[in-house]
Amino acid sequence: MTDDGGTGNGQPGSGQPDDGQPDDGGPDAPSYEGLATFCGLPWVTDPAELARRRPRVAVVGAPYDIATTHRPGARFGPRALRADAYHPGTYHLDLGVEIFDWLDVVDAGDAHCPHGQPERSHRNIRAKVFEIARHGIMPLVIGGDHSITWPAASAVAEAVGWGELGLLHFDAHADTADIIDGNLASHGTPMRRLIESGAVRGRNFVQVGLRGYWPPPDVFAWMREQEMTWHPMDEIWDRGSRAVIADAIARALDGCDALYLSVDIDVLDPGFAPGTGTPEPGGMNPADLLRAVRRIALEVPLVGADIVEVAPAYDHADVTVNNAHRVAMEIFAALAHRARADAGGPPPGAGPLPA
Ligand SMILES: [Mn+2]
Repeated sequence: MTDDGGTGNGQPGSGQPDDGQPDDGGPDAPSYEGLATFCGLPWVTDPAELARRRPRVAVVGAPYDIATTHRPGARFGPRALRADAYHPGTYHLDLGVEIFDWLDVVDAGDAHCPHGQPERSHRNIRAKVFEIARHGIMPLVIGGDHSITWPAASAVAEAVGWGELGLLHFDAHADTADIIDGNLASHGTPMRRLIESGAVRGRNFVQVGLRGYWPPPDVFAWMREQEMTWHPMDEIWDRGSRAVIADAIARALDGCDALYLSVDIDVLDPGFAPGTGTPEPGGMNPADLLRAVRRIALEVPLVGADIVEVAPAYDHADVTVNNAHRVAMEIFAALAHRARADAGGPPPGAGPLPA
């Protein structure tokens, strides 16, 4: 160990005295060190400990992918997000906030998803998410294919008020089919199940980024009957994402005071997110998606979220993993900024840039 008078956190050259003990990098340790928890956050899986600690957010893995219609592999998404994402630091430059000074976040581990057993897997996801949400902790679920949004958002609705939940949904696909190849619990059907069950309000269900060749017109007719709103990629191309996101937020919040955010990583163009099951060319870019998520988390009463469809086997250079990880970081940063504003700091949207 050396001491050459530099700055840092117990690293060689940090200026700390050489007392013969090894340095402990703690939360600032590099992402390739130690146990692979999400962001290196504390691993708290015991429900009693979660209830006692009551973090603002608990990350939950949903390693389930047998509801995919095309290429599988999203069961490996949670582990890839924990193990392979690069941790850049914890200070959000645009909001000027040291995230974890203002926000307690833990990694609550995975819901058990035994292979070939969709009912049992979905039941476990719903139970684990409910156990978190019922204590007023925001679950951030990392998938897994998009079918997991059915049990996850149902659990949040059960906790905050059945039928009182709105949903903001980023995706290339509407995922509102009734049934696909005989499967009611496909990754192409969860949004219909949520509305049919009454868990989520159709009129506060807003979709962003739809494009491509699916679903067919009869599904859009059903969506219209439910008073759903959707902003296709073509509209984003035409009007720009800032105007579209402002409209999406206004609609989702109209008469609704609890919102769930669901981000299918395939809302990004496959050039930015090749590691996914059903890539659709012509999607959003990360600069727009990350700012959209930040703005939503700054402005809406967020009570739950998920990031789904990361299938690392098709990824290149961790680009999909890192983009999905940064969606979570934007949520964390925005919630930290709000917590600081509540404590008398700068209001949301007025964060200083670093000196
Ligand atoms: Mn999708």
